[in-house]
Amino acid sequence: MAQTNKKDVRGDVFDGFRTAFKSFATEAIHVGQEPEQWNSMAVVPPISLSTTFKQDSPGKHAGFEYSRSGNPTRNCLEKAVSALDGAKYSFALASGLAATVTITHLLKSGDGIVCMDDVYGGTNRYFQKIACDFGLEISFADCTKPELLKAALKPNTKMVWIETPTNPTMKVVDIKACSELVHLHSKDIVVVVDNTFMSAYFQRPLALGADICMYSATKYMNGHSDVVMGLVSVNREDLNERLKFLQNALGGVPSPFDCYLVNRGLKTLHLRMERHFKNAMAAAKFLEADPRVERVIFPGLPSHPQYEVVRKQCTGCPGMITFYIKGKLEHANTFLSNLKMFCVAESLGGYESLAEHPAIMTHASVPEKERTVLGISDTLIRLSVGLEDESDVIEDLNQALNAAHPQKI
Ligand code: P1T
Repeated sequence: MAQTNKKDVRGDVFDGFRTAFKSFATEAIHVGQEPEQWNSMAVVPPISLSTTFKQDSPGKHAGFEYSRSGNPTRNCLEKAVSALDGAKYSFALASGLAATVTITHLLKSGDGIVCMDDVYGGTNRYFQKIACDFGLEISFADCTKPELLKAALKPNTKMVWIETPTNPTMKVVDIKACSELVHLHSKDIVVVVDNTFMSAYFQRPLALGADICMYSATKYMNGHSDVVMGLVSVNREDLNERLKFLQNALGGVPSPFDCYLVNRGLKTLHLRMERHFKNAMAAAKFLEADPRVERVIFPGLPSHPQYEVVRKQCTGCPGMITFYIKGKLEHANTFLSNLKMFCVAESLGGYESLAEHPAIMTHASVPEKERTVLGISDTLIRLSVGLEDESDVIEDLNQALNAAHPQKI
């Protein structure tokens, strides 16, 4: 529910954004973490490294058999994620792409996937260069325009893959409108939302009608740039059954140590996301006012093309900003090479500020023609604004812009 100028549970005034999800912080800290589940009564879930578990007699066990099919530390994480997604069931996988591959195995040869036109380069590469060879038919549509999504649905379409906001051009898809449209067309089509950019704190796709919510937990959900992991949440019993089977049968599971780290990361997700939002909003406003910048794309700015959708479906915005620097590739390069606090690196969503050049880095695997259509040009720069002091974020951007454009514009 969009609420204007109402105090939400964070005690802040969030002008027009949805109110924060009730008890989010409490659930992140307590759900699945009960000390009573351990004989030792450990308050922090232990890292359970055993690959196998003793059975009283064949087939009679305490809930765990073999660490691929289930692990106590992974269990704690999966329960916490379910609470944060408003889901019944969650699954941890070895990477975001392992989650994508596992979800795609819900389909069979001959089925069709309609994918949002702008998605993470690795998702695009998996669909176009691997899934296609296994008999899946992939097409792309700009789901920000429901009529284009509708036109893309074919009799064999069994999955719609939405990423919102998209990586890297930050297009925002109305999850509720698209889910309704797709399910009206056919109840058999599974709507998947890649919720990596917003995180569970700012957006709940399942509550908006999606069937599956997935993450590269490598990003905000973990938040410390020290784990590669994927997460998947569902409410439907049939999807739970099949995904549980696939998690074990395909085997792309994370290590208990990584589960421990992501479980820990979730405890501060609400605090981190608020600070990412505050810092990114300040940086986006600064960039938008700067004459050396052609255009800024940040979902929290009224200039964003789908700003009204953002306010309706999100409780805030993450630290992701995309902008076009004035000039050519050399200006983008000079800007990036001169950043001092921002680190030029792939990935996003950690506590540290990162910057990258999508056309050369994260989206190099997207065919050049498609990149041009999507606007992933030589002057496009992607920022992942971290948790540092706001003034240092702005100062670094300013001095790198000075280096790229020494003459006044
Ligand atoms: O890297 P991995 O955990 O496998 O997740 C893949 C993935 C899936 N979905 C989105 C929206 C993503 O951004 C990613 C990974 N993205 C980067 C590494 C990047 O720098 O954009």
